[in-house]
Amino acid sequence: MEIKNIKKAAQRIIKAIKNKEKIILYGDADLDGATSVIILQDSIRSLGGEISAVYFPDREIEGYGITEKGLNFLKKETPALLIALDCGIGNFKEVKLAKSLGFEVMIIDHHEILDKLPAAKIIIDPKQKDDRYPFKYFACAGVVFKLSETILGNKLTESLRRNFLELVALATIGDMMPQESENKIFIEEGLSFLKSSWRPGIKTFLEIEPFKSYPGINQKVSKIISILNIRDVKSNLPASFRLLSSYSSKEAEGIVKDLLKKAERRKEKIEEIKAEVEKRLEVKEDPIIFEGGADFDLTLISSVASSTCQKHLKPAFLYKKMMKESHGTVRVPKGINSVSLMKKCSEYLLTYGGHAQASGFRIKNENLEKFKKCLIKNLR
Ligand SMILES: [Mn+2]
Repeated sequence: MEIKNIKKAAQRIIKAIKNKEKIILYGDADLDGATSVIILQDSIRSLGGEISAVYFPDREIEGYGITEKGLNFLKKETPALLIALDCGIGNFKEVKLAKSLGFEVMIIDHHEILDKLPAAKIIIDPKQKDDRYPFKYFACAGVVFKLSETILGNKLTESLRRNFLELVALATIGDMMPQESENKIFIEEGLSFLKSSWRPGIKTFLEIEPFKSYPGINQKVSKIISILNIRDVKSNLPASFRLLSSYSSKEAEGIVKDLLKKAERRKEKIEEIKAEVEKRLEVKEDPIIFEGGADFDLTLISSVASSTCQKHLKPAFLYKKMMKESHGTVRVPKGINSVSLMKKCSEYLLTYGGHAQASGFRIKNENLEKFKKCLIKNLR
């Protein structure tokens, strides 16, 4: 039993390597996306293939997933095989655009399927209706690891496998996937290898304070993940990607120190937004938390939404309000599926998607109130 289309995707990638076709890796900018790109990149390179371009959309500027801006930036590479990692499953319009620009699109994702599938040539997503693989809750990096096993076959060396599993463990924990079934094995194995990682990025963390003093690997890793989740995009590459794919300990040290400084500032800003949300909630009785603001930095509100949702046990919809549109993040208590809930109100949304417990949306500002009312109605 295999995840649907994994063999097909592996064969297509091998063919692209043989034919020296241009290959573009297009990842989500979070830790799962970054590690997915690294695993596939290293797999393709170990077969002598080359990556023509790596791209991560800057959520703050262009939004989430495959974006028009990203495609226009990459257009010069066409014709090319564009592989979307940890994103793409909700990008109906953008996949069409990509095809018209001359890309062949492959999607490797693990997010919830919306009403239909985008028009990509090959789609791997364990949540596809006709995917019979029994386990559904891999991080995208877990799916990419399985794909790499298929691509490499007996060329997957033990050291490469260890390397990959370190990253899969980080991504699975970072994406808060259930730690059961194959995920549990990935995490156990990955963390045991991580302690003696050769990756300068990981080594640096383990050698410096405060990580060094933490007693157990689990504590070290959860702190490392929170640092790796800090948004710090430079020339379209998130810090997590730059750090984990770096071969230089000097470069790695520089990035880690920079991130630690940013973490301090980030903590303060998160507390500010949290306090603001709590203040507004004092005078409200709604069954959902629905708050936004121009200063609700998109990279911070996910963390605020998580803690606010947990504290009040209500679905939390927080958004950054811009000139015409708002970009939001959603966290809901167990038992509610945020994507299904938004599906019922999708007429008010530009895009939406994600996981049952954690997701996101984009909306025109004029629809914010209608969307909120619709959510409340459908929640009841
Ligand atoms: Mn993910």
